[in-house]
Amino acid sequence: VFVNKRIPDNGIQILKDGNLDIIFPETENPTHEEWLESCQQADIILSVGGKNKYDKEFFDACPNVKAIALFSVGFDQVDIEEATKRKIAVGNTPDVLSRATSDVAFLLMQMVSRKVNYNTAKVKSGNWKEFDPLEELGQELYEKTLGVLGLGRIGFEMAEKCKAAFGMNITYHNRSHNEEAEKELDAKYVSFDELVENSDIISIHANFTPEQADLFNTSVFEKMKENLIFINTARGGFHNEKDLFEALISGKIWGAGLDVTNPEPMQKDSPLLGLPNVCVLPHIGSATLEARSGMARLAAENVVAFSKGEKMPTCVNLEVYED
Ligand code: 8YV
Repeated sequence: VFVNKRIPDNGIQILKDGNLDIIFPETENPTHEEWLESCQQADIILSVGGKNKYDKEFFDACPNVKAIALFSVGFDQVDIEEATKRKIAVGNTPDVLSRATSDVAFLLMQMVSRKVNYNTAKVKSGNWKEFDPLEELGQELYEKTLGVLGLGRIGFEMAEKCKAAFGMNITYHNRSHNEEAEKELDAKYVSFDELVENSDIISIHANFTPEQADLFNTSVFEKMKENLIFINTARGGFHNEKDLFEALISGKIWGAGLDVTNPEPMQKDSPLLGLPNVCVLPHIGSATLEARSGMARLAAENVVAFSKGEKMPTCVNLEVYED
């Protein structure tokens, strides 16, 4: 098994207990070619990070690879159709990071609503002068309408927090109805247009597919409420950064909290970073000790199960096990 980056020790221990030979990268920052060479030596890849793409070209170049255990819940870096066609099993790490990631969405929403980023910078730079009753007014979140795009496990936890803390109305748009959320959170299923037009906060928690690239663009931002807080902790590809910048600078929307950008890492001269109503984090949704050790465990368990000829416990393309 090729483990392309350091992961928590509990994951490595599971691989060792499963009697697997582990290959690590030979250098700290391998080139694309070096990474490919390591993949070519492996039967299974435990893949950390979104940089490496597993597509037709990759599978052609690495015919020995029979399984990919992702160290993430998102599986957008894998061409699942192509993998399934070749009977390559793909595993991910659901559930264990839902709390941590929804915490970051919740945190960003509050940071943007009270311009925390801008206000801390003001203190640090010595620009905190006199008290002004009309300066730096935020907006309260009580009883606002949250629009969740993609109400799965992470979206549910975000909605649950927003309801409990701020008594928000929960609306969502999804591929299918989430009956649990409708029952427990009184969540209302709406069309994408309704979500865009009626939400005070939009938070994205969907799995990213290429068809959704730049889903949030100027024509969508234009339909939003002026007090809209846009939160993206899913994938940077969902929003067009230039269009988001225009919407923010022209006051079409209130602010944005991003844990994901396009590209990643975000360029340090990105115009978004100069705006007072924006908060950007470096993709830390799942960056807690608890979530990361849960991810290491699930990814390693997927590898071990596959190596024993068993079904991966958290497999994205179960079809590979059908005859
Ligand atoms: C991962 C993530 O840390 O799970 C996901 O989909 O985006 C993050 O939790 C990241 O993808 C590194 O593998």
